[in-house]
Amino acid sequence: MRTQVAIIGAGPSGLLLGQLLHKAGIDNIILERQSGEYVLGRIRAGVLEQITMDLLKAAGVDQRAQAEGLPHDGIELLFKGQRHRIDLHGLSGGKRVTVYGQTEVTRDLMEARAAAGLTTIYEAKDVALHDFDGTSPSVTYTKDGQTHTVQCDFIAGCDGYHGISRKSVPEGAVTEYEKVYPFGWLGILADVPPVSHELIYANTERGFALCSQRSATRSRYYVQCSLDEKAEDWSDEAFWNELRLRLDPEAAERLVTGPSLEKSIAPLRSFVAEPMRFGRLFLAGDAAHIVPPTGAKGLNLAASDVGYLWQALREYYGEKSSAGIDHYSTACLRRVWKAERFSWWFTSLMHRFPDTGDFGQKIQEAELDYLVNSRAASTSLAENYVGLPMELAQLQGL
Ligand code: RFL
Ligand code: PHB
Repeated sequence: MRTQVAIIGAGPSGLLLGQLLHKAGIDNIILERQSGEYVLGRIRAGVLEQITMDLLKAAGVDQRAQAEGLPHDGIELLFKGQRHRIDLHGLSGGKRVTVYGQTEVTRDLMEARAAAGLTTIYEAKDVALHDFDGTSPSVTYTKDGQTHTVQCDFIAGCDGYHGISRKSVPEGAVTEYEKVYPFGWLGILADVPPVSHELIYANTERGFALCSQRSATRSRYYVQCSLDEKAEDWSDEAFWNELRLRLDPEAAERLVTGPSLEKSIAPLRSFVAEPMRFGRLFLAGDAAHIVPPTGAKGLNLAASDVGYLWQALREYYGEKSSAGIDHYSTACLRRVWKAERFSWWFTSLMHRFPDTGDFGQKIQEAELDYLVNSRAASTSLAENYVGLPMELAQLQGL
């Protein structure tokens, strides 16, 4: 088999890249280790920046996100038992975020890919990357006991944190920066109406909590938990009781509970691999960086990497220019590190840390008090939350 771009991974990064390249007339094949159903079964992100919506539009897959996504103009911060609204829209010069699940983004992209007749090989095992430091890279994989080879011009490593792409780079060519947090998030998805029409981020002495949503009838809630806990040890009732204890009295009263559709624990990590390009291999999304979910940046960063890669490959094939390819890693990493900083800061502000005790709690409450009462501090939160600007010629005039 031969293609222009071999994409490893059919998560949001790989699928979005595939669709954007297809629209630009650039041929691509996706190799995915899991089945399509498995990929769709993962419950993850819920908040999309405007830039992510613009990229979905450029890919021709924004119709359902526009129609069913919930525009949010603010978030609420809960501390010392009281909620305070941050006016994202007013403080960011008119921007907002859209609440629309990653599962739905993935489904829309998969359907568009199937409708366009593009090749995705699910359950591709033993994927291996070859010769990306030369001019003729290739990828091999096994399927149904047979080994196959895909010859290509470029490889896009969109295979997430545990993928093979980053691991294929020779040791010494990549520098990794990492911070692991001493807690996780226990998340629950349930068909109950959200407790509030906006997201609530709660700092409490019992730990962090987040009230999010997928629709007017489906809620997504999280509570900070310790890393040695197991999701199956938490009954639904225990989860709802713990969440209620972390809410203000009015929200606790309004909380509607019900059976969980999904329950899982996610560890929290900050991670960046530099650079993001190695010859003809590009890393994009979680393959190159991880943020703790507190700022809702992971999927959005994946989308902006893909935006830069789309631009670079269009320039390469259309204008015969390597400038975008040469600039890819620098352009992505500038944006990545700002989102890393924001996610680390928001995580540090909102969670209970085992080693800082009551002093740490008091300092957080003082910072939160400052944050909600200072226009300068609230503006900084708002402009980071809605997404920092991204210069991308292709998005002009959409
Ligand atoms: P993915 O989604 O991990 O997809 C990678 C794909 O590659 C496949 N793969 C392989 N394929 C072939 N060969 C191999 N050797 C392979 N190894 C792996 C995998 O099966 C998979 O299908 O990475 P991608 O596409 O870069 O997307 C990144 C996002 O999924 C991630 O950043 C977000 O989910 C993070 N995130 C959030 N991001 C936001 O922007 N807003 C949010 O509100 C938000 N909330 C969250 C989140 C992540 C969470 N968890 C569980 C980590 C909430 C949570 C709880
Ligand atoms: C979610 O809805 O899953 C979600 C929302 C906001 C976050 C993280 C996760 O910061």
